[in-house]
Amino acid sequence: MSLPEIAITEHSMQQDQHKDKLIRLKQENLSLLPDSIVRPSYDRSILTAGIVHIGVGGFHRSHQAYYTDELLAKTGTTDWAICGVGLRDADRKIADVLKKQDYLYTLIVKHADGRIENRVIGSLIDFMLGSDDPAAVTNKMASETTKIVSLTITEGGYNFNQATGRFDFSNPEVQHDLKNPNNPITVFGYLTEALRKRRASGLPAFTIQSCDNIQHNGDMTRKVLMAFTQKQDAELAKWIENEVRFPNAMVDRITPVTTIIDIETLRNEAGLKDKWPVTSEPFSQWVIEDKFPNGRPQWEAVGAQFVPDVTPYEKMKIRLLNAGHSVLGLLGSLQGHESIDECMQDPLFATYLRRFMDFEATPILEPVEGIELDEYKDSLIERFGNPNIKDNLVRICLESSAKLPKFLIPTIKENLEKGGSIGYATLVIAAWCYYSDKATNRLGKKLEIVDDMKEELHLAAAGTSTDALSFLKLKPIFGDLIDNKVFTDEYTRMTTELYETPDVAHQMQTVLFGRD
Ligand code: CS2
Repeated sequence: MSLPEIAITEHSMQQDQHKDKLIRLKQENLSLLPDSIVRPSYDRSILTAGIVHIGVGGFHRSHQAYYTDELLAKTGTTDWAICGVGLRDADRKIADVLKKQDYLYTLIVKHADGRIENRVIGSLIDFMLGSDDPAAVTNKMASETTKIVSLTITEGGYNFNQATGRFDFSNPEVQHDLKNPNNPITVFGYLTEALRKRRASGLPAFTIQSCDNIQHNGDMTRKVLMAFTQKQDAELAKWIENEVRFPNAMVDRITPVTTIIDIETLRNEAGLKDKWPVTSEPFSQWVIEDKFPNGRPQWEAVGAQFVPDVTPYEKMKIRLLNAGHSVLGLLGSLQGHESIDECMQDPLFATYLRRFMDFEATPILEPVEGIELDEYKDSLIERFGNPNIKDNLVRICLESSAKLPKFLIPTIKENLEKGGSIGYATLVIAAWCYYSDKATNRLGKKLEIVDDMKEELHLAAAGTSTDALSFLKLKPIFGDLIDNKVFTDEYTRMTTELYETPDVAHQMQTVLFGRD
């Protein structure tokens, strides 16, 4: 939607007697909302937060909190509301917005045909800011009513060094937490302190549930938390090892960044003032390993799937959807595209994506029970093409240094081992090098790069003109890929050509159809 359309809508609203009063999102105003907006039908005042969730970003709000809202509405359970937690001062904005809105917010679901469903989510009933009072947060996690602590801390938040395969103890915040158990900063410090308190009061452990896009996200959480705890309190580590479960899960719902236009459209078209709604596609999926000894919500009643082994589902999703996003994101940025759907309207990009999926990602996937891979890929292509989602490539490319080692590089490595195709993915790495070095697209327009490793990426990539493999020397990202000649030959050819003429479309055609 363009801005002039919003102005027109505002104008027509002023003419409309029924809509001349804007409704501020608050519990007491829910009954005033227009019928078209779904809102909590359950009594929020009697809910208990069985879940404490760390990382209340858009994805948590469109996914786990949505499933939980549906569960509260459908089953009448009162034990499974959510207390949100932000650990950083940067979370103050969401803390303030949610508090003023009685922890309510709107989920705006955008269909491909233009239909919009607005739904006020009520499952979040509290929010705590760790940086204000860490002890209050660990007390909350340690309280008897808390059964699950769930996490969306992003792919990079696990503090795992890809090159060594170990937890990164050199992180100064981790060092701080090792020495200051009562005053933690990192998620590892918080979880350890909360579990220490639970054990001291004789309560069973909570289950730790990761909701990040990492294969074996539960196993990864266990690995990094155990490394931290063993160093801080070896005795407690034994208790955690025996008592805490970390179910793996596959999570999925495309959730673009909320824009000012989303906020204004909600206000102008539905008459609802919400300072921070969240938008998403209609599709959502959640496949979870059933390992919750301290009890869990019946999320299966509202569409989640509990399975004994989630591995094939996670691998399929991360290697097709998330990797597919990175393929479009990095190549599309160089080409000058702005969003995923814009890439999908470009036949070259749409073909490239499908071939990457078919020739490089699919051959290394195991069969997934109940899922026809061709249909799954068709559905991804449809979802990526949703013209109303406008998933910006800046979001897709942000923190690529944490994403690519999980989404794309393992596919290259596995294909190298089996002698499979690597050209499609290798061009993405070459494009990433050019992007990190120049921060401009093929037309010389500046690109916004957001990455914790931005400086290192830039320095390594800038070395390419004198050493073709300079970028690959970033071991925490590429591991030993630099030692594989099949890969480095292909990569060197691609970067050389890109640096000569950054015509990414031409390079994509070469991968697709060979050299002329
Ligand atoms: C995206 C994901 O971060 C990314 O690059 O691929 O956020 C993706 O949209 C979600 O995982 C969809 O479930």
